[in-house]
Amino acid sequence: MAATRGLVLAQTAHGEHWGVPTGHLRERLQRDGLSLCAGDWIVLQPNPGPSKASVIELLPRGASLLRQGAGPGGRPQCLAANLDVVLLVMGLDRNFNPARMERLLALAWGSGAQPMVVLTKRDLNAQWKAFSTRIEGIAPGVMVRAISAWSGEGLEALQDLLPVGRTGVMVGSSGAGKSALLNALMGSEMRRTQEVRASDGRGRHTTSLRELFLLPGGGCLIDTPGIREVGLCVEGSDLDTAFSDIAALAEGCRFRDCTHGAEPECAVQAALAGGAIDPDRYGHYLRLRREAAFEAARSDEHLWREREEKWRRISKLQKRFKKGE
Ligand SMILES: Nc1nc2c(ncn2[C@@H]2O[C@H](COP(=O)(O)OP(=O)(O)OP(=O)(O)O)[C@@H](O)[C@H]2O)c(=O)[nH]1
Ligand SMILES: [Mg+2]
Ligand SMILES: [Zn+2]
Repeated sequence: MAATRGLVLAQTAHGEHWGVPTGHLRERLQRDGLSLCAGDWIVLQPNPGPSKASVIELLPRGASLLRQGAGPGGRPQCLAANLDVVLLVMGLDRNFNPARMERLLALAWGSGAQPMVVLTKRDLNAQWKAFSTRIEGIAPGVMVRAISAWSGEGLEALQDLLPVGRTGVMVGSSGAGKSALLNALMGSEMRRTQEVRASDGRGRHTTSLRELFLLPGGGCLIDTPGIREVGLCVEGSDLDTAFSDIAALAEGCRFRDCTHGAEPECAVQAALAGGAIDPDRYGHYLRLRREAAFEAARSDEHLWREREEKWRRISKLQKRFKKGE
């Protein structure tokens, strides 16, 4: 359900239990650059008396949401595991930002789970339909729904999304309305929501822990603190899924490795000139591509440094061996 450094809260067939990872498991996780997170399946061993159970094993993960380089040893950190759906939550108020949504979509595709966009606070925006259509335009192949956690409008679209055995995670910036949505789906106040300062419409982070909740319909939903989209893992292939309209056009370019810059017979440039692609959207695509390339180079460097470290250790051992220690 939730995990901090040395303690987990787990749901079992016999109710909730606190667990502490054994030293052995902790060592293994550290070595593999893993840490436990909401959505994980673990093996718990009960201990006698009132003491906490021992966490003795972490089961292999399915689709997961990763953050770049924040885990042990600078490796990607898992924010939520074993996901079926990633709910990209954004408010139809001042929180609305299509460029941010493009980025979130790329991240969601990267998780391997199905992305879905939930636009919240529809009661605050008379033009919510037009705003929705705008997001549909940048989210090919993704379901987009506008809801109000307050009035309950549109919520029925989410009711069947997470039946027994399915897990979703909500991501989106602080103030997007994630916890309010959770409360609405739970039918009770599980999480405190933000009090937005009236002066500038800004709030502070309200949710601080990533935690999984069991919905009345039997599915699981993980609430997260507003995350900054920057620094999450994006790969080139995820971008091609998020920007499938541009990727499809690129099939028509003369060169397979076309960068859609100054190459001759570039189908993307032709579409831009013809007005078939929005120049803003194309600009965001290029910017995210550059970022993905940068991240790829960075993780290569990380691997390289690890290898170097290993050889340093080996040569040290060899020297000691020669000295006859
Ligand atoms: N009018 C209206 N206000 C909403 C709705 N949903 C959320 N809000 C308000 O928006 C603010 C932010 O909502 P939260 O649910 O706390 O946002 P959050 O995404 O959980 O924020 P963090 O926990 O900081 O990441 C709160 O003041 C909510 O009352 C809605 O459907 N309608
Ligand atoms: Mg919250
Ligand atoms: Zn091209």
